[in-house]
Amino acid sequence: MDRKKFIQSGLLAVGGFYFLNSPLIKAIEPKIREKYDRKEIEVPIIIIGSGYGGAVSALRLCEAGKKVIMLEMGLNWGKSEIPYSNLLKPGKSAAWLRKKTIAPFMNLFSLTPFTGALDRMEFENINIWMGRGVGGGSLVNGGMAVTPKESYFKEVFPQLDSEKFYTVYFPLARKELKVNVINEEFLKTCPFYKFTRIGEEEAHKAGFKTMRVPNVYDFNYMEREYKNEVPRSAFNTEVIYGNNHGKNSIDKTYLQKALDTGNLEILDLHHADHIRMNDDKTYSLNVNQIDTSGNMVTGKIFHCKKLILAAGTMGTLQLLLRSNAVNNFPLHENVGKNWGNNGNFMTGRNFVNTLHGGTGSQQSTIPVAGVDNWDDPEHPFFTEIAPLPMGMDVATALYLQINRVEKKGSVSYANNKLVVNWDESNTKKMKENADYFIKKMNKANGGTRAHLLFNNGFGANICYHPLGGCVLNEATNEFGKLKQHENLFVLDGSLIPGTIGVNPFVTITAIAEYCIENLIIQNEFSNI
Ligand code: FAE
Repeated sequence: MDRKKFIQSGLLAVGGFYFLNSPLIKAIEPKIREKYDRKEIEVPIIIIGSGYGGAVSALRLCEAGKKVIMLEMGLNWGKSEIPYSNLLKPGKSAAWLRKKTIAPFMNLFSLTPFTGALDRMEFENINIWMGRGVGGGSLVNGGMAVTPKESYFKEVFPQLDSEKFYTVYFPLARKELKVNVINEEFLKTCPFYKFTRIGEEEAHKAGFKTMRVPNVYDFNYMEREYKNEVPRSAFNTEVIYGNNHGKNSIDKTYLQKALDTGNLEILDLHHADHIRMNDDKTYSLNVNQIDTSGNMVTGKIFHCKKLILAAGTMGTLQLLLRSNAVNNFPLHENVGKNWGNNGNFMTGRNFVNTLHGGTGSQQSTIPVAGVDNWDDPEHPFFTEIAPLPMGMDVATALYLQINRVEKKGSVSYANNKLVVNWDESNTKKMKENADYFIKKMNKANGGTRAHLLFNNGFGANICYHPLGGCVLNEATNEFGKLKQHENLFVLDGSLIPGTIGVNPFVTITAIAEYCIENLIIQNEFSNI
């Protein structure tokens, strides 16, 4: 289909089309001004999504002198100056356009719908949480910055040069993300980390190994917040609805550096609905600009020569599969395949340490420890010793277990919506591992399975780490260029085949660094 027809179909889809009125857009690209009164916007490079993959791509392209427009459906929280809310007093940032909170449990709070920072997609057998806003998942995540075990990385990505990853891309990712480690002396004495000390002691007593987990939360800041020298964030129950201080989310690292080049323009509250490939192999995007109540402000059509999809695993799959359904967008058969939950399996224990004052009434929101049982051939898993900051001592231990994904799922599109093909058979081994872990912990330490948190004690349907569906070298070429396309690149969690064995953002960042470096070397963005 040619551009004219696409614009007409776009008009029908959005029910109206208005002039683009961004002074910043006018400043960045003279061509946009020319097209202004033709109600279409022409830009050289568009990135959809401002999470890890998008931020890395933006920085490296901007450093190479390219002008980049980034479309983000969520709010630019920094610019808006609206504070994030904490777990005990959920407000504007707590949920994406909901009337009630959407935390994994204890959703007792009502909300006025607002374009909040945390979203949840609900499917038949799995609920998937994700971040919305400039910074993507980095706004709402726990900041755990874990590099995968090299042996598992090699197993997951046999075609990649793992030595180069462990000497170049992982160290680069950790440096740019500002990864640091908590001071052991502080950890030993700080009352906000009683849950971690108890968690480690109990794991050791049950015969498990533990490990210190690095994080992007600035631990120097944390020590100062403990002394009340600066405003509290980790110690003020801030995390999954955003952190007002302390956390080096990527709006403060990669994206800020990219903005500092003067070559990046971020348009927030811009939701890309679907994409069309034009006859000349460029792309036209149907985009809806919304306000903070979710109402459409205006519809826009963006034309670009090069398109990077970095909308996160579920966002990228939604865009690709929806575009295919709406206008026959060409897709390779591997799109949607090899998808997994990164082995996420939430579980917990009640009546923990009851004889010695429970797990602590005040808890830091930032996890710093894990149980490493990965090398056990029968029950391989990694488990985050997670906080449960509820403002009182609930003598409960929360664990986010990460397992291998022995049976992968897939994602498809039917009846105008995304479908995740995933059921109990996909999580069977994960449940066995969780059961083994909880039983061993309870036997050594006392406590019960966490019936107070989850139905039957297991949160099998809770997923924070959707991965895959657009897997590197399967749905894309070796550097993320989508098969059957010349000018479209996928650079986000969907490149990882459903599992990476640890919390994924360090790997997503490293893979995006590797892909964009090579795409630039291969002149994919020259003459733009
Ligand atoms: P992501 O960061 O999700 O960014 C995608 C962006 O695209 C988002 O800002 C979307 O709003 C935007 N977008 C989507 N669709 C559209 C559209 N159609 N138009 C415009 N914009 C769009 O992608 N990982 C760790 O490694 N450590 C942790 O401690 C950790 N904790 C987590 C805790 C929670 C509660 C959650 C939800 C996740 C956690 N994760 C953690 C996962 C991590 O945040 C996630 O893997 C990455 O954020 C994924 O990065 P991507 O670049 O793939």
